[in-house]
Amino acid sequence: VFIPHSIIVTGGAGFIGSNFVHYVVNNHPGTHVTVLDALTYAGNLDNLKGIPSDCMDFVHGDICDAELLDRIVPGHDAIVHYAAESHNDNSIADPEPFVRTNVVGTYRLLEAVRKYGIRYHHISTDEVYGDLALDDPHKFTESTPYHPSSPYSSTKASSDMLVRAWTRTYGIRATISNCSNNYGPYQHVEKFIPRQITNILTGVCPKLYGAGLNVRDWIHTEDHSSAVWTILTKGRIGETYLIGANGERNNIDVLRLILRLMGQPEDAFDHVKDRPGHDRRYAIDATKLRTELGWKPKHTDFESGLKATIDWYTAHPEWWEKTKATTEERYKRQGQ
Ligand code: NAD
Ligand code: TDX
Repeated sequence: VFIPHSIIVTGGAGFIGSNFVHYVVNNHPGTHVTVLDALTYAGNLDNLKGIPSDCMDFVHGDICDAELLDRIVPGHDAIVHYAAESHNDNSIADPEPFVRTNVVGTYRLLEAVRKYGIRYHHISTDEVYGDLALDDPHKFTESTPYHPSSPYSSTKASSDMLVRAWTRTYGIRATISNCSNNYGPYQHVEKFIPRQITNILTGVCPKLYGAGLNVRDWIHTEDHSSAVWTILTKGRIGETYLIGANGERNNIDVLRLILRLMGQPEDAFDHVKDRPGHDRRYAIDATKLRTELGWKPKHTDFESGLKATIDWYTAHPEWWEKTKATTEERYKRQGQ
């Protein structure tokens, strides 16, 4: 078992990265965290509020900045790389920042890891595998071929390929995880679940793409964090692990559940223009992670996890109000 004393968490001011920082500080206090984050529209220092200053340093910077990496990487035991442009709809409107941050940024980190010989864990997505038919009996496994659909997922697939090549050619000590759709606190209001919750809270009709039959495999972000910690400390070098918690649901069912939990009629939503190239279904088989490393999720009741997430957004309007209007303007321009 590898217990790091000091890790860099890139993208630690974003949704999943900040949840991971809270998880490490709360559960593994012997590990110091340096957050490296460029604070793009998706990064928010409020996500790290309450973390004691002796547990965490914050570095405001870009993962594409090689000189900055030379200054901060030495002295750390590991990098856990979350930083990315993460939203499919944005990648369809303007792919360039996705190529830069997701591909070039990962390349810069890999070069720093190679130079300083430190452990690297790469955060990726199930979207690299493309999609499954709604009635396909199979799920994604570690041996499913890559088949990304969107500019976002193709840049994530590219970054995974760089990690594999650097591991084989230069022998860097890397692992990769591909996780399914996360939900929980601190998720940007551009994403499906927070968008609909905050629409209802602001008196706007929720917006469903197309018929809403697309299936996503939902996992609570805290379970993603515990899985990443398990892989970082116990995973075999050079391996990929899929992370998922058997949470398949279609969008229309999730939306109806949100409406019901928020005391609204279940048909109080608008159908809007579908996403171009919209992946039909994602589904993760996490057998390898469960059997080899003994990981299991804690949040197995989706309805109670969703209820807690609704309560969190209801209790923290100051956290999301600032970004809500600009996000909805952007959607309006796209007809969504
Ligand atoms: P997010 O958009 O909420 O946060 C991304 C963070 O990265 C932000 O804090 C942003 O400021 C930072 N960042 C962006 N570009 C940067 C750069 N060039 N340099 C430094 N920092 C930069 O994203 P998220 O949803 O928390 O996703 C985090 C990671 O998890 C991503 O790699 C994503 O691909 C992966 N992932 C996400 C999901 C999901 O459901 N959201 C599922 C599986 C995997
Ligand atoms: O308003 C909406 N209405 C709607 O029907 C939005 C924003 C989305 N949708 C649909 C599209 C998807 O089928 O809901 C589903 C989920 O959409 P997103 O929240 O945009 O997530 P998705 O495209 O599935 O990608 C997410 O999971 C994998 C993350 O954003 C990625 O970063 C991660 O890699």
